Amino acid sequence: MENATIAELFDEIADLLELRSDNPFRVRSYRSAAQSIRNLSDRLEDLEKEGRDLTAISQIGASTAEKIVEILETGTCKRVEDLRKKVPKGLPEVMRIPGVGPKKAMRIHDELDVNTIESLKRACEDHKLRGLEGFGEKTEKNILKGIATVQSTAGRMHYHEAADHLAALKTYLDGLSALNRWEVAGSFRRGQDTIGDLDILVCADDRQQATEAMLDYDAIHDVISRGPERLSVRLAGGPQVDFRFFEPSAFGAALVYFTGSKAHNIQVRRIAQDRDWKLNEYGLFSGDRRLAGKSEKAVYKRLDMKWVPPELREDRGEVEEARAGHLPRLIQAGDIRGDLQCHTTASDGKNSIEEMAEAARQSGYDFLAITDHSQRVTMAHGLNDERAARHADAIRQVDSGLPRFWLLAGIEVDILKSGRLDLKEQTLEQLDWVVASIHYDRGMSRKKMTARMIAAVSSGVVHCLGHPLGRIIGQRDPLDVDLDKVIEACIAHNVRLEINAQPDRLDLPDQQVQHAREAGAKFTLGTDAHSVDGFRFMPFGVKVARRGWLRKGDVLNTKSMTALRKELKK
Ligand code: DGT
Ligand code: CA
Ligand code: CA
Ligand code: ZN
Repeated sequence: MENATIAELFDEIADLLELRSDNPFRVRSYRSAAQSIRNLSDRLEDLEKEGRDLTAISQIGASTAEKIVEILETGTCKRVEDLRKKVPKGLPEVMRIPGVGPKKAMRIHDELDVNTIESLKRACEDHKLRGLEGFGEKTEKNILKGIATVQSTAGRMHYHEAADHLAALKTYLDGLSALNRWEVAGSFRRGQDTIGDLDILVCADDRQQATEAMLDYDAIHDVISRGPERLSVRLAGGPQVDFRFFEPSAFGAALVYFTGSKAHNIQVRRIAQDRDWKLNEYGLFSGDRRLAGKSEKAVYKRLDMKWVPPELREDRGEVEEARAGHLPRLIQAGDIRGDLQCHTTASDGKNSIEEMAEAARQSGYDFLAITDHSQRVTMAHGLNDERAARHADAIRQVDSGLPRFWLLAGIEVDILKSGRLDLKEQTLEQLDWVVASIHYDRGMSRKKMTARMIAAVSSGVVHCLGHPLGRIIGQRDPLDVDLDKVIEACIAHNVRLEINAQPDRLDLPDQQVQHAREAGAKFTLGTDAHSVDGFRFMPFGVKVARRGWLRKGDVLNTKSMTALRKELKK
């Protein structure tokens, strides 16, 4: 069982408790437990097997630990089963629509008998909600928008969840002697931020035997179809996985085909067609003669193209560049020498300055920026001017004890509604690293939002614009802003655009990254870690950077400590 599945059950308990107006502290403790489980780098199942004390994990107390064991043993727990019986079935789903929440969901249910997203949509379209006290035309509009956001990613999972399921599957497949080779293709290989299903290509001498062996994988929930060429299964709490068998002589062509994207494939196939050749999943053919097929490189090469990194295969200019031999050398995970956004116990993080610094050093970094929240984020106990200054002293104190490592005294300062920053300029000027972000007052006109962000990045004290579009995948739409104008201001004032690596943010998103780069913008990567476990999200940020065509030189995190100091002195 994957951590994501267990976390989901805890989130569900929290949802159900919330719908029953249970104690908010209890609700929050389930949510924190879910969050903490998601951030874990070790699998709970493994920890349990090793007999480790689960209560040593942050946010996991004795009763949560008991539930984890129960879930690992039975696949569910009594608490969630009991609660499910007490709450109308579709309500948790309704509650999670942005703009609804538990209280509204309960009232809409009680007064309009709405308990599915479909019936909620109808009620909004028929203007039934505005009849309820405290609801209006605007609520209906917001809810409809929220439904559209949720439905845009319905049935898809976040990249990192798919990654967790795949990591476990990998361990299993790598141990099977019946498989000669296997590779993941599809949207996962391209690194898309959400994944519909996993596509896996397999080479085996005896397909029957290989199929039997794969079917023994204990995380398979059910078998959707099985045949001589293909096996489709659904993983417990996870994605559908399509396994397809290919001969070694076709494997490269199959990889090109099933990696996609469809738009990329169409462009490549057109090049083959122009030469009266045929390209399909079995190879590149002239009549019946196979010209290439064994490896991807060979297929591209025969078409006079450079091999295209999967992250670029989106038909966003890569085909032309590959033909001209101009594909960029994309940034790699190994290029990253530090993290430029994280939180500590001073605001809403779970670990101290020392612990965060130590974990960053352990992962081989040369620097780390500590960027706790500013006072506007009251929920996170954000820092006021005085606390920010003291916090900076504390960070520098820790830094002075760390040779060959730079702990940057930073802040994530809120961009207020007016466009002013949440702390005084004198305070910010004293810091090594200032990330400015929007967390509140998101519902402004495009014009005002644009002016607000431009004001912040033009302040002269900001180094980086944090999670620039403020989106949460499948939950919160991007801010309505004229991004081109904001990018222009960032370039003019030497403010970098952050690629926030939190798996549900991935913000700036890849397409906008590519666009901003072409305009001349520079970037940073930040995991926005709220505990030492959060650092593990960096590769997801790197994926986005690669999908946005970034080279090493485009990203500040690739600099050496000395080069970074020099750059920030400017
Ligand atoms: P997903 O699963 O929705 O996240 O996205 P993909 O890209 O993994 O799409 P999927 O699983 O439907 O198919 C995997 C790849 O197979 C896709 O990226 C391109 C290729 N493919 C699938 N259907 C077609 C097709 O009709 N024509 C072409 N040229 N390629 C296709
Ligand atoms: Ca797929
Ligand atoms: Ca598929
Ligand atoms: Zn933030």
